[in-house]
Amino acid sequence: MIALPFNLDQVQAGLTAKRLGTRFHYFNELDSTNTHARRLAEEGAPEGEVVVAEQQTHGRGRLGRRWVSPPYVNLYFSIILRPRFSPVVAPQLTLMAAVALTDAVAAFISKPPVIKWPNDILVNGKKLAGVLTESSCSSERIDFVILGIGVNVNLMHGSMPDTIRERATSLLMIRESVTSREEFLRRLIHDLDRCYGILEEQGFGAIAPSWEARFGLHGQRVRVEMVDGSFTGRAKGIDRDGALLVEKDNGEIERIIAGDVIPVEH
Ligand code: BT5
Repeated sequence: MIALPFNLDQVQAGLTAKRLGTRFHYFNELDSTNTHARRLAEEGAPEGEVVVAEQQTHGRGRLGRRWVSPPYVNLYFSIILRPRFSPVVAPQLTLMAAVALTDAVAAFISKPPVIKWPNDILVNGKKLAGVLTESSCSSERIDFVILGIGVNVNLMHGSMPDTIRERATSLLMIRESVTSREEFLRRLIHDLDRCYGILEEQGFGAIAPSWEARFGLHGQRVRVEMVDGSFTGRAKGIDRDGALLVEKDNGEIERIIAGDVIPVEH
């Protein structure tokens, strides 16, 4: 497969999104698109600007984890958001992005993508994409949010490092053919723009049913790992704020705001 650099004209041609994708900052290499987008936002860049890189030397996941970011085959980008709602709802942006991602992915493959709370998109039980949202807030308002997304588009199984090979997938592996990164990015920005608009105008209640419909762990036994410990229970879905509800073995319902959720055998 010949890996070609991004053709940004192709992304912008036909992009009908209203607020997102107003300007693209393109780089052959960055440490992390989230880090660069944060710098731009701190300098006053407006909502909707997008930072795209062909490769990342320090692609970031949550909690200091790494995002494997080889050149020319995948998508790594970050969008600057300046939402007008209160900081309490910032986590809902991650869930909104997961809904938009599953919509975009479903337009390219026949197998339904599923969401693993809060930020993983899985197909056939393997991770296709991840979302990393980072906010800058004062007590009453959000200054900005950086919405970072990584999608394995044309990454080959054999090119994956051992750390992810058994757990990751790509559109190439699922479709068995090459996907245009430009076409996929255009579609994804369109879906993000639409879902972001719904979230702002109608609130999370208008997004939650779509999220629930794609949540892959409904009713399943899961282990919840948080910074301060772990427990097992049954996943029950999300509440109105986007927190995960897990029923513990003693019947108590626990609200999880941050952590990892891993399915376990019965
Ligand atoms: C995430 O973290 O899933 C968020 C990933 C966000 C990446 C984007 S790329 C553009 C923007 N700029 C950045 O610097 N980051 C964002 P988390 O849930 O913590 O998952 C990280 C884990 O996923 C790792 O520990 C690996 O196990 C696995 N992983 C790493 N790279 C992967 C890849 N390319 N494909 C699938 N899984 C991967």
